[in-house]
Amino acid sequence: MKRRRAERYDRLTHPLVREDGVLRRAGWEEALDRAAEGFRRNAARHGPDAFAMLSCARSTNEMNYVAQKFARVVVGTNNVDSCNRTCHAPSVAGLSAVFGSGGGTSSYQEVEDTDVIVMWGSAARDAHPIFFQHVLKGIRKGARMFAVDPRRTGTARWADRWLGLNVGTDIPLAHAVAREIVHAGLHNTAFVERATEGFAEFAASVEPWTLQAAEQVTGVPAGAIRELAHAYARADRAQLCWTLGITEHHNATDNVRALINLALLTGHVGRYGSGLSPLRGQNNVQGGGDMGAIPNRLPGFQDILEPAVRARFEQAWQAPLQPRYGLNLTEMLEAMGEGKVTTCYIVGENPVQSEADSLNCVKRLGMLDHLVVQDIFLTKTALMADVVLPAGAAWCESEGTFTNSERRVQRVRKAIEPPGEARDDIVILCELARRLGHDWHYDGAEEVWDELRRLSPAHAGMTYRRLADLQGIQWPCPSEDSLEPPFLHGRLWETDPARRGRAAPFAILRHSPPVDLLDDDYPLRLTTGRRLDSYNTGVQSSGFASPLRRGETVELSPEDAARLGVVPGEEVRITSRRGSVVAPVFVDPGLRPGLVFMTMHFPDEVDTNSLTIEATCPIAGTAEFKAAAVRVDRLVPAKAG
Ligand SMILES: Nc1nc2c(c(=O)[nH]1)N[C@H]1C(S)=C(S)[C@@H](COP(=O)(O)OP(=O)(O)OC[C@H]3O[C@@H](n4cnc5c(=O)[nH]c(N)nc54)[C@H](O)[C@@H]3O)O[C@H]1N2
Ligand SMILES: Nc1nc2c(c(=O)[nH]1)N[C@H]1C(S)=C(S)[C@@H](COP(=O)(O)OP(=O)(O)OC[C@H]3O[C@@H](n4cnc5c(=O)[nH]c(N)nc54)[C@H](O)[C@@H]3O)O[C@H]1N2
Ligand SMILES: [Mo]
Repeated sequence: MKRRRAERYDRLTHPLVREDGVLRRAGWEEALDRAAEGFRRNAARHGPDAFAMLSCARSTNEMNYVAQKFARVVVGTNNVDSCNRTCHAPSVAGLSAVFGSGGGTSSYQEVEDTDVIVMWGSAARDAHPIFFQHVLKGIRKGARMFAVDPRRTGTARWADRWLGLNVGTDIPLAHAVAREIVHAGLHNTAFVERATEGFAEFAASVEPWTLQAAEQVTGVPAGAIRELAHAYARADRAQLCWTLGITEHHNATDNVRALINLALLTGHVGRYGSGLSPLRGQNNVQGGGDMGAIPNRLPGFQDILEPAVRARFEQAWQAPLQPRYGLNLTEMLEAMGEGKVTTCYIVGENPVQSEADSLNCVKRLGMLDHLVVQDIFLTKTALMADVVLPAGAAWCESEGTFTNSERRVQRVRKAIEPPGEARDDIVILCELARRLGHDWHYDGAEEVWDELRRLSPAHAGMTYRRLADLQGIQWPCPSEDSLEPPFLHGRLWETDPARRGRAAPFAILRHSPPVDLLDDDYPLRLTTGRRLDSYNTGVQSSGFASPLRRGETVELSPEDAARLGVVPGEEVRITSRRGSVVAPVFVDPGLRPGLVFMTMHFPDEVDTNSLTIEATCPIAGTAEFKAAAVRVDRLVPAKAG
């Protein structure tokens, strides 16, 4: 197979500013002045909401706290978001609609102590290897594992049963599981009555989804659906885990609600060993959202529409807050296209290569009057900027905390100095704030954290001291002597209705197939995702070669490869309704006919996201990265005979 040389990214070591169309080296003073001046100019001309900020899900909680405070206090807008929008915003929206809080309910240890593990739309063997170690321990102790994924992934290979469904048919599958549970009388009536609402309507709504009807739509044999339903419902303890196979769809929040319905039906939530786990993506994407780097929540996941919450922050920050939600990442890009957002501050994101329909994204970013990018590498997004600010890498060059998928806050420590003139993200943010009239003094990350603790009840009891002594603490942690149970929503099991608060509602949902329709011109379903050996847009994982690692390929089923007459390694053209790329063929027997797989890891060689569609979930704003319609063409005509 022809191996292309992956682009190697070097660390940014000094600021850059654009002059006569090109980026040139600059000193810190000049770069910071230029950055601040552009923000000031745009605010004066168009108001604070012409500003948008992307905060870094790889950076610390402390940095994310300061970043959202910069947007809200210094600029005066709630237009702040992060890559959570491209992955688990639907999980947060679905979980908070049902339970009032958007976090995963369980801790990692619990998958070791459970009877049934369902990995639904999750390639955890590749994408969450640490969590997957706990899954393997659970399996060793006797847990049964089910994998629900269109591809027979490395995760599915460990499963007792793989349910290979058609892309975008998770709601019919979940509905058929629910119907089977109800018809077999396996639902947990005591829990349903005590803790939920809307059961009768829900049961009626899934009635059309017989095992046979679901087999027709999902492609999963009726017997396998029945087996999953009975195993999940009969289990004493069961863990339902999901990731982007569920959330990167135009109806993603509905997908999430369909899975939550199953837990409500069986009572598999709110008890040790039973729960719902959306495994979060970037190392601190959970923390970024918890810190308020999202357009609708203040730090501590507190709703910005609540007057009492707002008043408390306004008092602490000595600044008025806008009583409305800001734009999310998807809406920011739309607003750039409409000329409503004219300036953007991107800290540690690479949207040029990570957004669906990337050609359109580049066009919109190109319309900005002023773009500032703060990163550790000179990314393709940074190359579009007016000012580039070099940051330290949070995971080894800064002090602070990260929050993982089980809501555990852990300390990270500075081990080495940032290269060259690069500076800590928080220091850069404070320098810009000062230039815009806000003299913030933080004597290190701990001071930021203590400010957050005073404002977020969920974090109040987590001093740096305790975090170090206890090797991390899960939220909620309201006081310095509290250690909450490792799982959430135990209240659902309490018998005294007065103490329970609100019941958890079932959702009535309908099946909505992928937006990008298959037809004669685009007959194949492209889904995109990850491999163990590479990371997201490749910026942080480029520049090393390994015999275990191949560059971008287009993965085809053996049947499709034979039908197209292509051989492994042969370059082919992949075309969608938005773009066209060339990549070598890789034949994967784990793919069913009609399904094509590509990664997002090598966009400098093959820009996969020029193919994907920006059809977004109206509730969460997440794009349908997991379902594009494509055609695969040979570059050389087939030999005659
Ligand atoms: N090695 C590595 N690890 C990573 C990352 C990385 O780039 N590399 N990135 C991190 C990030 S940011 C994230 S968000 C996570 C993502 O972690 P995952 O979500 O596990 O990763 P993906 O490969 O994007 O997608 C998961 C699976 O969804 C399946 N899928 C596609 N369409 C459907 C569908 O319609 N229904 C169902 N049920 N499944 C479907 C795909 O076949 C794929 O196996 O990984 C994190 N960890
Ligand atoms: N086709 C397709 N596209 C996808 C997806 C998919 O499954 N398929 N998944 C989506 C998902 S889940 C995600 S999360 C996005 C990821 O999209 P992005 O977040 O845009 O991509 P990354 O490559 O993770 O970029 C992270 C950037 O942060 C910088 N960085 C790292 N550490 C620090 C730090 O400490 N400080 C600063 N300032 N910068 C830092 C890195 O250098 C890098 O440029 O991609 C989305 N795009
Ligand atoms: Mo992600």
